[in-house]
This record gives sequence, C-alpha cells and structure tokens, in this order.
Amino acid sequence: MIKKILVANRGEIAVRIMRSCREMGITSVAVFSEVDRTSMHVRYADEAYCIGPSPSNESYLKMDTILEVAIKTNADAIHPGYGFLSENAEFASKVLAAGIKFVGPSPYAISAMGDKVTARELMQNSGVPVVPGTKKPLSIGDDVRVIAKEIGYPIMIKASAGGGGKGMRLVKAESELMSSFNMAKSEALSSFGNDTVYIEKYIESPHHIEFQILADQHGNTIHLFERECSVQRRHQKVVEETPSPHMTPELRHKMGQYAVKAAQSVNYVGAGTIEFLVDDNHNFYFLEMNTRLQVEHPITERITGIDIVKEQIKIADGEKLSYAQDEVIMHGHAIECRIYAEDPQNNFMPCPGVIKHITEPLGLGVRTDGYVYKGYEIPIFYDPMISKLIIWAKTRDEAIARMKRALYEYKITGVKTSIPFLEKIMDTPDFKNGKYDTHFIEKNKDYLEIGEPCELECQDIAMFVAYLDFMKKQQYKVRDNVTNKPSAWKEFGKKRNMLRF
Ligand code: MV4
Repeated sequence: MIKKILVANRGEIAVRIMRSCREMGITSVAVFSEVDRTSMHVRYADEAYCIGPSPSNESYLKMDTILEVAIKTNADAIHPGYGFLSENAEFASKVLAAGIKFVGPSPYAISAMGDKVTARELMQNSGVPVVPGTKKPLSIGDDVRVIAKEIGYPIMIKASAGGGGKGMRLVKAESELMSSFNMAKSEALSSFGNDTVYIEKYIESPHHIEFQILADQHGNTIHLFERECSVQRRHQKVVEETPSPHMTPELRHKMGQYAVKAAQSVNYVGAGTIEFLVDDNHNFYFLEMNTRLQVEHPITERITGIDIVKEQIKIADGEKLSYAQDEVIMHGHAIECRIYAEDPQNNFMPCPGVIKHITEPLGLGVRTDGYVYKGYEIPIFYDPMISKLIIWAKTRDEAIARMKRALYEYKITGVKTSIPFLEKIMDTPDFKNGKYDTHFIEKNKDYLEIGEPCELECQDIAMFVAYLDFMKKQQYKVRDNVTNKPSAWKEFGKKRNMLRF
C-alpha cells in the first residue's frame, strides 16, 4: 500500500498532486530548490527537503539527490508530475531499482515513445495511422532528395529525440532541402545529443487533438475522450477544450479505439496521451505519445468526473482501473486557459516579479489550479505559467461566457499576465464558432492585438484605491458588536494565519 509519496516537481502541478494525496490519506513529501523555499508546494506538503540551488539542473533534475530523499523519508512512491524528470527513462529505472514505485509507465514505454522514429514504427506495426513519411531512421547512404520527393513537398524534418515542436523544420521545395536537412541534424545533435531525424509530409492546417489514456497493470486500457489543443503559440498551448468542436461521435469512437491500440502497443501502464493531427476531412494521424500527466488534464477530469492523479496512484499501487470504457461518460463542456506571467504587449516576454495582489475567480463551474499568493516572488528559473483556469458548463457557449466572466474576476497585479490576451481569444469569432486549427493565433493576430494599455494601468489604480480604503478601515479596531470588546474573530484569524504560514 502506498502511504507516502515524494513529489519530484514544483509549482501548480506539485500542489495538484499533493491535493489528491491528501484526499487518499497519503503523506506527501516535497523537494525544493533554494529559491523555492517559500513556494506553495513546500507549504502544502507534510514534509519538505531542499535538494540544491535554484537552476533546475542543480535541483529538480538531480536524480540521485531526489532518490536519496525518497529513501531517507521512506517514501513508497515518486510522482514526477510533468516536465523535469517525468519522461526520463533512466530516472524511472533508478526509482524502480531502489524498490520505490514510479507513478508512471515502464522505462521501456518511456524510451520507446521518447524516440519518435521508434514510436512511428511501433504504431505502423499495430495498424495505427501515422503521418506519411520515412519508415526507418534516415542513414548516411540514403538519398534524402529521392525520399523527400517520394513523400511530396511540403515536408517536415523532425528530430527523433525531439517532440513538442522542438527541432522541427518545414521544407517547401527541393531547393531548401539539403540546407534544412543539415541544419536540422546539427540542431538535433546540439539540443538532444542525437542527430537522428525523420521526414513527414506536412499537413497544411491540422487540428491538434489528443486522447487521454488510462491503463492498469492488469491489461485494462481505456480512453477518457479527446482534448482540442490547436490554440498554440510557438508550440506552447494557450487554450484547451473538451469535447473538440471539430469532433463527431463516429470520429471519436474510431480515434479512441486507435488511441487505446497505440497505448497497448507498448504495454502502456498509467496515464498517457496520444497526440493526433486531424485534417478538415477527418483524416487523422498519430503524431506522438506523451508518457506523463499533462498540464491540461483537468478539463478531462471535469467532463468525466475522474480524478486522473488518483487513478495514476491507484494504478501504481497495482489496483485495477475503477472504470470500464462504457462507464466513462462525457458531461458538458470544459475549457482551460493557461495564465502565464508574461507580457502580451511585449512579445510575451516572461515577467518575473512579486505578486502585489491576487484575487481568484470563484462560483459555479470554476476551478483554478495555481500556486502563487500575495507577496510571492515568481522565480526566473522555471516555467512562467502561474495558474490554470478551468471552466465547466453544460454547453460550449455557456462555457465561453463563464470563462470570460472568470477572466474578468481574475485580478493579478505586480506582474503582467496573459489574462488580457485570453480575454481577446474568447471574443474572437473563429474561436466562438469553434472553427479554428493550429494556425488560429497567426490568422487572428490583428484581432488579438491588445490595444488599450490604459486598461492595465486602470486596474493598478483601482487596486491602489481599494488598498488605501482598506488601510483606512484598519485604523478602526474590529469590535464585537454585543460586548464592545475587541472581537474574538480577530484573535482567531491571527492564530489561523500562524498555523498555516
Ligand atoms: C506537424 C504539423 C504538420 N505536419 N507535422 C507541432 C508540435 C509537435 N507536437 C508537432 N507539431 C506539428 N507537427 C506535420 N507532419 C503541425 C504541427 C503543429 C503545428 C505546426 C505549426 C504551428 C503550430 C502547430 C501546432 C500544433 C502542431
């Protein structure tokens, strides 16, 4: 029985994982870098240990240090979250070798899917449709020109060790082929220490649709429907929704079956995601598999009612899946907006700094998965995503209206955030109509321009006026209106604050 889990991560996802641990009666252990001493995951955890200096490669990526903490604290399992060591097969092996459960798939599944050429081969052998392209790794003797011509331009050259858009090159004509090919190879070598590349036909205006998978150790594999992830900027997702407005029940059924097949081809265990490109004619192609919990998992949780982290932990503990495929029912519509500490008016530059004020939206159908608090300083060392706003409603239109209401309520000062940009997206006709693909942001860039800088200044001024008003009220003592003595609530509030922080 898993009684204690070390969470090898930080930020919102570390808190998210610990929340499920708490509900399951599992003790949580946090690890943190020097700059993260005051971070929320450290406060939330039952125990917390410093594992080194602030740069990730001196702390959150230190496999042996993290393992040492797990062993010393008697943790039964390690949850890697996303990013950092989550898709590192060597780490998964080391965890297992230490007799600790890894909340994730086998090292074999991680490395097979991490190598995109191997993943394509596995899929083809299982009959899962892949993007037309090279069947084997390109080798020195191959005539790249002939291969590219056979596939037909435009083509994409991708790094086998890449993924998520890293080390990708679009080639429109043979004249650009060799220089792009050589650049792709040397880029792959310097970024991933592996210069293997492969070629795919370029799919012009695809949708990026992924399926959530759950698989237990007893051979049961199910999917939890799709997520539409086409709203991206520089290969970073900005808005995700489920169900996809591009989906039909027939296509969902077909893609769901292939997603399950894809996972079964590597004897997958745990939560995973199968990414597809889908064209306007509903042709779909396997793109890659992510062998971890994803940032956008909460929208799936919201429409299915399934706590994916809880399922991950139960699976790692050897339990059978709690649901059969026909027991997984979709209810309503969910949208997630990722809130970044970035300046949308200055080329989305990361905007680290101190949170002066934060008010989070509340009310029916609203969830926020965040970790920052008033007075917290966002470090420069990690991802600038500070929160995820997850909205549910019965219909897509209602979900968009509710998202706009929640974005309106979301007040963060001290740092610039992507909130005004997200509000614009919710107002864009192509988004409102559900008629968008991976080129959405580029196509609508004039519409998405944030025109009124004074709007942001006004928010600051409004917050300052509210603050002055608050300070004025502070001058009056809070009194019990019956006895006229200082109210006991005041003392109670102080005690609670001391206990919590
Ligand atoms: C593609 C593609 C079109 N054709 N491959 C980008 C992220 C990574 N997961 C794979 N990606 C793509 N691969 C072929 N053969 C389109 C994308 C793609 C994309 C491309 C340009 C701009 C935004 C994009 C968003 C999602 C996917």
